[in-house]
Order: sequence, then C-alpha cells, then structure tokens
Amino acid sequence: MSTVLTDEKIPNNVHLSSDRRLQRALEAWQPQFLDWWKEMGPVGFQQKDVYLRTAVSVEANGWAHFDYVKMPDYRWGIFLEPKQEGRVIGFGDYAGQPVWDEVPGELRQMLRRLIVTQGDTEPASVEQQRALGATAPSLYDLRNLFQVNVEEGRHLWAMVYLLHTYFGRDGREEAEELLARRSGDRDRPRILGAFNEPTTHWLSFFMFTMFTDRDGKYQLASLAESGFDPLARSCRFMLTEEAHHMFVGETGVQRVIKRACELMKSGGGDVRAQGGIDLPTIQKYLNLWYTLSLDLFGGEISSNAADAFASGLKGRYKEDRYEEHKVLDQSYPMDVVEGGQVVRKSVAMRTALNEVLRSEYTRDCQRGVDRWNKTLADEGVDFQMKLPSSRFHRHIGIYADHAFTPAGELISKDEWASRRDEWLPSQADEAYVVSLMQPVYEPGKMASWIAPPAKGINALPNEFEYVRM
Ligand code: BYC
Ligand code: FE
Ligand code: FE
Repeated sequence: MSTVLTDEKIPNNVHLSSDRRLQRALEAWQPQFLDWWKEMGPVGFQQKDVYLRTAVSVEANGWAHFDYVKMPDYRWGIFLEPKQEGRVIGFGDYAGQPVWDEVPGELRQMLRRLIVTQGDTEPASVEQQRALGATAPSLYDLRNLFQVNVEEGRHLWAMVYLLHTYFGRDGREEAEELLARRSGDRDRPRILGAFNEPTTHWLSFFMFTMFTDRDGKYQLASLAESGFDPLARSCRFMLTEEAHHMFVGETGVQRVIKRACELMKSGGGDVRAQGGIDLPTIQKYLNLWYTLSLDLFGGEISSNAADAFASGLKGRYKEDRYEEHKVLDQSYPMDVVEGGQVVRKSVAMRTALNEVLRSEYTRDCQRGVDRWNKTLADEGVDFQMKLPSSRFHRHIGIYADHAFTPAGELISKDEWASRRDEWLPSQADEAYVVSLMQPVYEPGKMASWIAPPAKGINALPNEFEYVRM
C-alpha cells in the first residue's frame, strides 16, 4: 500500500495494475462514468479552465494540489487511507476481532446495501446541482460549485471501487445502476429522499451543502468505523474532502445573511426591494433543508441500524469516545406519538442508533447556526436563525405520519396545511429567489443578494479568475 498515486489511466494508491481483472473492469466503467458526467454533470463550462484542488497523494499535504483543470480532465481515482496493521473491529458483536479484508459471506447483502446507498447519493447531488453554473453569483462561487461536483464524482468512484473489487458480478451491476438512476426521475429515482429534491437556486445549494453534505460527514464517519476495512479506509479519505463542502454551505449562507443585514440598514430597510433575500425567507429554506436532511438518518427506531451495528459494519460517530462498544443493555429515551400525544418511552439502545447519530448531527448543525447568529449580532440586527424541532416536516420515521410546528408541538393536519407557508418556502418565495438568480462572471464581482467571501481560495484574492471565461 503506497500513499502516492500512481500515474495510470485511473489514478490510485491500491496497486490497481497488479490486479488485471479489476483494472479491466474499472477501465470499462470509466468511459460510462465520463458519459454520465457529460450527460448529467454540470451544464456548460466543461471546456473552461477551473481552478481546482486535485488529490495527488493521500498524505496530509498531497491531497490539496491546486491548478487549472478542465472538468472532464479531472483525475478521478481511487484513494484509500493507508492500512493500519493490527486494526480490530471496534464495536458490536465481533468487537476486538481483526478487521475484515474480504466480505464475510453472511454480511454481504447488508454491506452491499450500505455501499450502494452511500454511492447513490454522490452522483445524485451532482445531478441536482447541474444547472447552477448558469446563475452563479460570482466566479469564486462557480469554482466552489465545480470543486464540490468533481469531488462528489470521486466519492462515487470510491464506492464503485468497493463494489467492483469485493462484490463480483452483482457489484458490477450495482455500479452500472449507480449511473442509471436519476435524481427526481419518477421511474428510476435516486434511493434517498433529499437526493430527489430539486436544488433550483443557490440558496438551496448553500443549504444543501450546509445540511445535506453534513449528513454525509456523519454517515461517512460511522462507516469509517466499519469492521470491513476497505470501506473504513475509503470513507476516511472521503471525509477529508467533505469539510470543504460544508465550508461552502456554511459560509455561503453566512454571506447571504450578511448581505440581508446590510440591506436592512440601507435604502429604507426593505431587503427584497433592494434585491436581497430577507431573513425570514432564509429561515424557511433552513427549515426545509435541515428537515429533509434529518430524514436521511432513517427511522428513529430501526432494526436495520441495530443489525448494522451488531455485525460491525456501521459504528457510532467517533466510536473511540465511548467506553462500552457492545451496547447490549443500554436504553435510550425517545419521544413517540401515542393516542394523540407525545410521550417519552425507553427503547433498546441498538435500535435507537439512527437517532443517536441524528442527535450528534443536530448538535453540529447548531454550532453552524450559532456562527450565523454571531454574524447577525455583529451586524447589530435583532434576529436569530433557529433549527426547527426534529419532529417538524418529517417524511421518514415515527413523526412522519403526524404534523408538528417548528417548535415541536403536535397539531392537526388541517392546521399544518393552512400554516405551511409560514414555515417553509411558498411558491411565491421560491419564485422570488429564482428571480434573483442572474449570473455574475466578472472576477471579484458579486450578485446583489450575497456578500463577498472573507477570503479567496488557497489564499488568493477574491478578484482571482477562478474560472477562465
Ligand atoms: N429516503 O430502518 P430504517 C452523502 C428506507 S449523504 C428514502 O428506518 P435504515 C452526500 C430504508 O432504506 C450520506 N428511504 O433506516 C451528501 C429502508 O428501506 P427498506 C449517505 C429511506 O435502514 C451530499 C426503510 O426506509 N450515506 O454522502 O437504518 C452530497 C427503513 O429504514 C430513507 C448513507 O446514507 C430516506 N431518507 O437507513 C453528496 C449511508 N431513510 O430496506 C453525498 C448508508 C430510510 O426497508 N446508508 N429509508 O426498503 C445507511 O446507513 C442507511 O441506509 C440509512 C438509514 C442511513 C439511509
Ligand atoms: Fe460525497
Ligand atoms: Fe459532499
């Protein structure tokens, strides 16, 4: 195992050339991937030079190499974190046993399902974002969009490598399916809910990278604990790229908030009249994307989650922090709906692990929202952004069949229907935000509804030509 990428058709640090069958299989998939990228990847800009970060090794200083690249020439490849000798399974029924380098037969189906579900989200997000280049608020943002897109493409490669290497013919078929499903398609949609929602404008893009990519962080972190070592090592490297995606989201929303504050203090204070996005509208998009992302953690009470943990395939977030790794006798307090009321019940901890992860995620989201609120306070504006209750606007799990306010109170479905537009973007809000989306392609210039970034990429100035037009 080397940390340096070999300069082959498919860059990799897994000695791909030593396994001719695998190499041939992946080299057969590669043109299909490129066809998919051309058909479903970013619309336009494919022949433009984009200032991108490319991994050239998995060492700390090697995965952040910056240069101009045309997107179809991006070096998508296979990078696993180096193997740790002597690593043992960290949790579940097999805790303490050596990790697996091959798929245990009895776990094959569950493992394949986890890898396929993870892999499916990556091209889905590229599809959702494919039209955004036409309305980029600046070249800086345009470049960030494409950086996220090419890396999500690479995350697909990471899962396809596992499918091809460890799952034989089924794996190759699944890898083809990953290129055949389409976000939002009625007949062959992507697997998970949020990945079929349209990302029609940049406010949704920033909310998506803030909240939905953050689900990615938590799911990848729990798969990084996996007893199936190749999965753990793939996910560890993917996590290094994820931080930038969430940075794009958090700072993107922060800049929209900052701009709204500036406009509130000028020209009579009407943000919309001055071409900005007002704070209540930003809050509605927060409510939407945060709750769509909560659904991605699965049901609150889940035997699938219990099985994945028991079998050592999917751990908790940073399993090391826990003292006890079997979790057999513990329980978890859960608010469930019974007889028209919310009541607290105790459920077996292993079945509550989706909820445990979701709670960690919520705390992480809250830290980001706190930073937005710091911006609001610094601007002297009396408004606070707020995460809605995890019961609000849910489509998966124990709250899905009930209606709740953002504060978490159970209400009738009629009341929900009549008040929905107070809490989530209305058609008019959506039309308004879409109407603002006019491209700005002049270096250093920003659209009316967003403040400039605090600093450029790779210590370059905002005026840098991040995409050569
Ligand atoms: N939509 O036991 P349950 C990322 C299904 S994001 C539709 O409650 P379980 C990225 C479920 O499949 C990270 N269906 O939950 C971000 C099951 O169906 P079947 C992606 C859903 O099984 C931005 C049934 O409901 N990675 O990387 O524990 C850009 C009962 O399920 C949904 C992963 O998700 C939903 N939201 O599933 C780019 C990691 N939720 O089998 C990339 C891999 C549940 O009864 N996946 N269902 O037909 C998993 O670990 C798990 O599959 C889940 C939870 C986290 C999704
Ligand atoms: Fe990803
Ligand atoms: Fe991501």
